[in-house]
This record gives sequence, structure tokens and C-alpha cells, in this order.
Amino acid sequence: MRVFYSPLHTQHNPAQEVYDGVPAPYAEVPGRVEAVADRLRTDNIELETPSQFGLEPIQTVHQQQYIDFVRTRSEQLAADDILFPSYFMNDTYAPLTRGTYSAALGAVDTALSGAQAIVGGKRVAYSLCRPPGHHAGYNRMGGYCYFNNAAIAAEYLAARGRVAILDIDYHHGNGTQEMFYDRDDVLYVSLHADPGVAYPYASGFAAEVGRGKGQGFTRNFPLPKATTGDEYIETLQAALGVIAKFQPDFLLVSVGFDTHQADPIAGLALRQEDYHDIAEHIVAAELPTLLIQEGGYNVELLPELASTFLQPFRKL
Ligand code: Q9C
Ligand code: ZN
Repeated sequence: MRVFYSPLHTQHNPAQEVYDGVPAPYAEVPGRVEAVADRLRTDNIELETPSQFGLEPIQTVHQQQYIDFVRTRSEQLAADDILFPSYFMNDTYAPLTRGTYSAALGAVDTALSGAQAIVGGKRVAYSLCRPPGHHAGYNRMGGYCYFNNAAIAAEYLAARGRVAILDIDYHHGNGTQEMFYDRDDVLYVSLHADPGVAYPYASGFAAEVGRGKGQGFTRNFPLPKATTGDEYIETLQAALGVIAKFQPDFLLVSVGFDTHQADPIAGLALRQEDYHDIAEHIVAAELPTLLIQEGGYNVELLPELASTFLQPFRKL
């Protein structure tokens, strides 16, 4: 397993999000990824600095005006400014700060470096991305996401083979789903909290299965509140069955640790040991696998959860 990490993420550190019209402390903090990085170093895992891929891969999934908007508006801000723009945004959970563009670019490079490693023959790579990406749409930021790291890496891989995306973050990856909704060469399969009660509310229902020639190449598995590890693994097996049938050349996993029972913003009931089992099921798919970090907000627990999840991949 190769691991990629960019220190640029620390430049993105908004003071607040807005929840129900009221400012609240920002849950997606730099300490999340710093805590995981420290733990991996303690585990003697080498963290590699990503290569730079430039803007071209980002342009394969995002609108040029949107990319320009994120760059110019964030770079115009003063060091302590925060901007909730009225354009190009889905919700009030992805403000711009001065370092946002640079951090988001670093996250994309982190994802692409992992993709490059598996194209080069490595069985598994883990991209410790921050900010996360799976809620970012063609021309919209939202849910702590700006550029869709997973979708950009999936496009990179799709130029070289068939790609299956397995999204195991607590939240439905509405941005990623949108980008591949009409396509039959990239399969999107997601397990997430029931969107009837959880963010992003408007998408992730089981009836969303793709459109046109993409019909059948999106699959959603919404889960009831307080779903336990055993129930989760059962659904994961169904999802992995769908993926096996698709016969992908590459597997990309959007990984979130916000499915844990003690996550401060979520509502499923997974426990630490469940992440080991989840990883073993993913390993059993026997595919070149790119793991991309998405959410997970219990900063105290994240190092343990990441270390437990990565353990079955370490030897690969
Ligand atoms: N009080 C990711 O996990 N907050 N994004 C919803 C909850 C936004 C999560 C309101 C959640 C976004 C990558
Ligand atoms: Zn999430």
C-alpha cells in the first residue's frame, strides 16, 4: 500500500459553517487529517508527497467558470475572511477562505497520485485527502467539498479501464453520482444514511439508478438510522456483488469514518472493529484499489479508525 498526503490542506480552516441559519463551529477541521497522518507515521507507514497534475484533470469533471470562481474568490480574501458565496454552491457547509483553492488543489493531487500509483501496478493506494470531495458537483461546492477528488481520480482511471466507485461515507456522494449518472463505463455504488433524514436530503434514494445508457450503473443503498456493523456488512456484500458483476479494472473507494457510532454529526452505529471487516471484504474483491478519504468528524477516534481500516491493506 502506498499513502499520499499533502500539507497544503492546513491552509483551509474556515471558522464556521451555517446550520439552520445559525453559525456553528466548522466540523471539517485540519486536525482530522493531521491526527490520522500522525498515527500512520507512528504505524511506520510512509506518507508520500503528491505530484502536481495541474488543472487539466479537474477540467474533466468541473465547469471552467466554477474552477475560476473558486480560485479567484478564495485568493481575493483576507487571511481571516470567510465567504459564503451566492453562486456555485449547494448549501451552507462549504465556505471559501483564502487558502481554500490551494488546499483543494492539493487534495486533487493527492487523489491523482494514488490513481497514478495503481495504474503503475500497485495493488492499493490510500489518498489522505482534505478537503473531501464527494459532494462537489459539476459547478457547485457543498458539504465541506470543493473539487471532487474521487470523480477526478475516477476519470483518470476511466481513461485506462472500467471503474467501479464504492462510496462508504455516511453521506450520499451526490456530486460523484451526478458526474457519472449517464455513463456505463463508471459504476457508482453508495451505502449511506437514508437521505429522507440525513444530508444531502435530496439524493441517494434507492430509485436513483442512472439515466439513458447509464441506467443500472448507479446503485444506492440507503440505511436506516442506527444501522449496526452486522447490518452494514450485509448491505456491503450486496454492493460488492453489484461491483463484481460489473467486472471493473479498478475499484475506487470513497472512505468516510462518519459511519461510526460516536461521530458528532452522523447517526449510524458502526464500531471500530467493523472497519477491519469492511476492509477485508474490499480486499476480497481482488481489484487494484484506490482509497480516497472523505468524511469522519470524531477527531479523537479518527486515528484509531483509519489505522484499523487500513490494516488489511497494508501488506498489499
Ligand atoms: N448538522 C462529508 O462528510 N452538515 N460531508 C449537515 C448536520 C453537512 C458532510 C448538517 C455534512 C457534510 C464529506
Ligand atoms: Zn460524510
